[in-house]
Amino acid sequence: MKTALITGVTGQDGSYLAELLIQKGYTVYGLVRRTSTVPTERIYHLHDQLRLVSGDLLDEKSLRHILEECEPDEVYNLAAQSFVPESWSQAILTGEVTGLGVTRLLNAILDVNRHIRFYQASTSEMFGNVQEVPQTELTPFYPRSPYGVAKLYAHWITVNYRESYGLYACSGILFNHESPRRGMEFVTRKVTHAVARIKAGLQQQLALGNLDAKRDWGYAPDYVEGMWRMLQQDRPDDYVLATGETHSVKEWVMKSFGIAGLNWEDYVTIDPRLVRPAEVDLLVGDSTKARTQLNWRPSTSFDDLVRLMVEADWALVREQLVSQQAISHLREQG
Ligand code: NDP
Ligand code: GDR
Repeated sequence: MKTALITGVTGQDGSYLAELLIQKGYTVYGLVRRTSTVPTERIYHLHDQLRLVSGDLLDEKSLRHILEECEPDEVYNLAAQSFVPESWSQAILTGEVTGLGVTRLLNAILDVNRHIRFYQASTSEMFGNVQEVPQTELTPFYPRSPYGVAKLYAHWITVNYRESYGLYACSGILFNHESPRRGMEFVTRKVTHAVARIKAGLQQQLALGNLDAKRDWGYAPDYVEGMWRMLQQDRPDDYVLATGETHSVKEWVMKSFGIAGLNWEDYVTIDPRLVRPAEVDLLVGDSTKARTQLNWRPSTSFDDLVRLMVEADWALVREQLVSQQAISHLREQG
């Protein structure tokens, strides 16, 4: 029976990966950082199967201690300051966590056990101002945000430690992947959640930035399966995971409102403050290598992804409304 450690376990991908590995019979540890509020909403349902350990990518000693305590066969590094706009206002923090944090974790692996298999959550944001369409593992990088720059450092340090020390270290270059567990600040979820609230009469408008950017959007559970497959090969390597289709933010908006029977133009406004200082205009990935070597493929179409997220947010908003009504009813009754 294998043991895995997941950093970023409280995030979207961490929660799906924890489910997958538990289902495969792994003993799963999740690294959580100390906070004054409880960030475990996405993993609450796993509370009796998942072991949480306290640490931080900013603190190398905590990482070494965790590796000694958990003795993992596999480490999945999903922790990051992952919100692109925030990386301009917190460029140093983003560099420390998203970039240097990976070196801290790799150093801890070198010190504790060099046989640990390591997965690094790299990103299509490293392609940035794209030099080639579609993008493959060989496409040159040109990041367009402090986040992209930090992730590029993390990617190359992973490759470098593999080549320097013979570590089994893989970098998964993943294109955008979404789900009902996506953070509310990312555009897909921001839109589907707003659609549900508008439909329920709780919100009148939705402010967005650049509607022309194009992304290759897949479904998160498919992508965590790809992460696991990367660590089960004979030799470590880097792989792109993507659907191979690209759609604009505007298409996402139109479809989401359309599913709810609403006309998006009646609700969406453009706020220039939400337009980024430097934008990534077009991303579309070629995942042929993962499809042939890992036998990986995405299962969910763009239309199905939009629909499942709109429906999940509609269910969530309805549930909140019902509980609010129940509370008011109880208050009225004194
Ligand atoms: P989320 O933003 O949902 O989750 C990020 C996780 O990192 C959270 O668990 C967060 O903890 C944790 N974290 C942040 N800072 C630290 C720190 N200093 N020490 C320890 N943990 C920390 O990201 P996703 O699940 O969407 O993405 C997972 C990874 O994949 C990220 O690295 C992201 O950059 C990368 N990625 C994501 C893609 C996507 O489309 N989703 C595509 C390509 C790459 P807390 O809950 O306490 O904030
Ligand atoms: P991205 O995702 O930057 O691709 O990074 P995000 O959903 O934030 O933006 C996608 C595109 O939508 C445009 N956009 C807006 N974005 C947000 N967040 N809010 C808005 O109001 C808005 N209006 C338009 C953006 O300009 C952009 O072009 C995500 C993260 O998960 C990263 O961590 C990950 O590495 C990449 O995906 C792959």
